[in-house]
Amino acid sequence: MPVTPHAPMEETHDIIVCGPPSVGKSALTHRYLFNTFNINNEYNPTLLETFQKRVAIDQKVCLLTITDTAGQEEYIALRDSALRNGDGFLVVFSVMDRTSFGEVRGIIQRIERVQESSGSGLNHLGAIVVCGNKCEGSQDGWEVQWSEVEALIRELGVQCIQTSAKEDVGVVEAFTELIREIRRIGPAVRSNKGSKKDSKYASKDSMFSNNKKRSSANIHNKGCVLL
Ligand SMILES: Nc1nc2c(ncn2[C@@H]2O[C@H](COP(=O)(O)OP(=O)(O)OP(=O)(O)O)[C@@H](O)[C@H]2O)c(=O)[nH]1
Ligand SMILES: [Mg+2]
Repeated sequence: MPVTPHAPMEETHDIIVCGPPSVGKSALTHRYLFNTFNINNEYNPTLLETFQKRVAIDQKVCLLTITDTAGQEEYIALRDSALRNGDGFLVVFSVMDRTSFGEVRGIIQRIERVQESSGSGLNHLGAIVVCGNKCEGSQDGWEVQWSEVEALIRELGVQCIQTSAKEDVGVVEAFTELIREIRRIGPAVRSNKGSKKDSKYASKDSMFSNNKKRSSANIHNKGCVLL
C-alpha cells in the first residue's frame, strides 16, 4: 500500500543529536529536515533546538521529535536534560577533528549514565548510531582513520555511518538506521513519558520548525520518505 501524508501515525520517536562542538550536528539535522547546508560555513553554536517531522521508514509512518543539542561545554546541562528523553541517539564526531573522535566513548557513557539515572529502562546502547561527519574528500586528508572507527564501534556494539552534511552523504541513512534500531530494540518505556512529552511540547512549541519547506522535495532513499 503506498504511503501518503495522510496515513495514520503509527509511532513517535525522540531522537537526540549529540556530540562535541562544531562537528556538524546542526548541519546534519538541517540537511535531513530541510535538505539545506549553510554554504557560507558560518558557525552558530547551538543551545537546544527541537523539530518535529513525520516520516515513513520502511512504509511505516512515525512522528520524529529531533532535538539538536549543544556541543559547547557551557551548555552541557541543557544537553544532559535532553538525553533523558531520547529513544535514540545520533552521536556525531568529525573525521577532520581527532579530538572529537576521542570524545565518542565518553558521550556514549554519558548517555548510559543519564538514562540510568532517569530510570528509563531504555536499552540505550542499542539505540545509538555514530556519525563520522565531514567525510567528503579523500580519506588521506582525514584526521581519523576509518579502521580506528571500526575498532571502536566493534567494541561498543554500535553502527557508524560516514556522513557529509555538506555533500548530503549518508544523512538519510544515519537517521533511517537509528529509527530501525529503535524499532528493533523497542522504544524507551518511561512511566511518565506521556506527561513529560506533553509538557515538553507545550514549552517548546515556538521552537518547532515549519517543516513544510521540505514537503516539495520528499526523499525516497533506502526506505525513508519525509512526509
Ligand atoms: N566540510 C564540512 N563542513 C561541515 C559539515 N557539516 C558541518 N560543517 C561545518 O562545520 C561547522 C560547524 O557546524 P555545526 O552544524 O554548527 O556544528 P555543531 O556540531 O552543531 O556545533 P555546536 O552546535 O556548537 O555543538 C560549520 O562551519 C559548518 O558549515 C560537513 O559535512 N562538511
Ligand atoms: Mg549546533
